[in-house]
Amino acid sequence: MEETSLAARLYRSQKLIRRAEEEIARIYPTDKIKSPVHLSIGQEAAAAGVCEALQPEDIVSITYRGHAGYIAKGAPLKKMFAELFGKSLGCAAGKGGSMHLVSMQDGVLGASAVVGTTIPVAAGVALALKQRQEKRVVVCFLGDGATEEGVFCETINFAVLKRLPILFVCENNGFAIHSPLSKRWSTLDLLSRVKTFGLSCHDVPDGNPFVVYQEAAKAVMDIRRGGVPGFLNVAVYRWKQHVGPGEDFHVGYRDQAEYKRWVKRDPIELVGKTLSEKTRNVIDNEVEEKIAAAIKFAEDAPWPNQLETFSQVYA
Ligand SMILES: Cc1ncc(C[n+]2csc(CCOP(=O)(O)OP(=O)(O)O)c2C)c(N)n1
Repeated sequence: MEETSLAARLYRSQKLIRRAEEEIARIYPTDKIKSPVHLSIGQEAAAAGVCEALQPEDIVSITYRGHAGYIAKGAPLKKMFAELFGKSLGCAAGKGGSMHLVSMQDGVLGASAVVGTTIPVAAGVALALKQRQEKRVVVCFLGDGATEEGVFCETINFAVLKRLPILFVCENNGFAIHSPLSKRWSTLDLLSRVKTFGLSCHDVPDGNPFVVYQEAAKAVMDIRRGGVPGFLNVAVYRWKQHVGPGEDFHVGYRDQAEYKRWVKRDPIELVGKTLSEKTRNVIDNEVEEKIAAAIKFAEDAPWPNQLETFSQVYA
């Protein structure tokens, strides 16, 4: 029974993300993965906690750091690995790679490598849902760096004006590549800035996955009942380099002590310690089986046919 509890679900979802990305990091140097990879190792609480508060018919918009949101929303792992391997059975037919995951049937909108560009698209989808009088909600994941794009302000203004069913979720890892917030923001008070647009704001300053879930659930319930759009800020920490599977302490923009502080409160361990060892083992085994099957699927999948180069393109 315990395996269906909230804690078990949050543990399973985060563990699947973590282990999938650890495998990506392991495979990456072999050159089997054909695109750059932006890993969310350490940041799993945001995607897992928020998606736990959604219904299957709800929609998420992910970024180029999107493995976590794709997995947490329940999109197929096999197709994600096949996409990373550039194979024809990938979720974007092997043409997009890690930064362009998509699974419309699971409510995962296509991602983009261009920072901020998915934000207005997510609002457009929310507008369509509103016009069709559907009760579905859109979650738009974005990084703290994306809030600096002009289109972010334009979109949150429009979303409140039109009362769109959308929750913006900032996966706030404190860095845009190597630049910390203190070198980019005149005030660190993001929520006050956002509040002036009229959004309903929620904050999870320690990134606790249980609290992420609670805050997201409250926000989504309000939005579904016709409330104003929401903004959820989740403090997280990226354990790996901005792009790629390695570490980057030598670059000098962050120190090991800060990293160690965050690792000490690993969001997966935080949830795992509330479960019995038996439950953790059952879930861990299930996760390993899923990942092994997904990697095998990607290895065995065919390469795209040469003619596919010219399909699904504008010119
Ligand atoms: C419009 C645009 N400007 C700059 C870049 C280069 N770039 C890629 S990722 C990134 C940092 C974005 O940081 P954030 O939104 O916080 O997301 P994170 O990578 O931390 O998840 C930048 C500046 C880009 N891809 N697109």
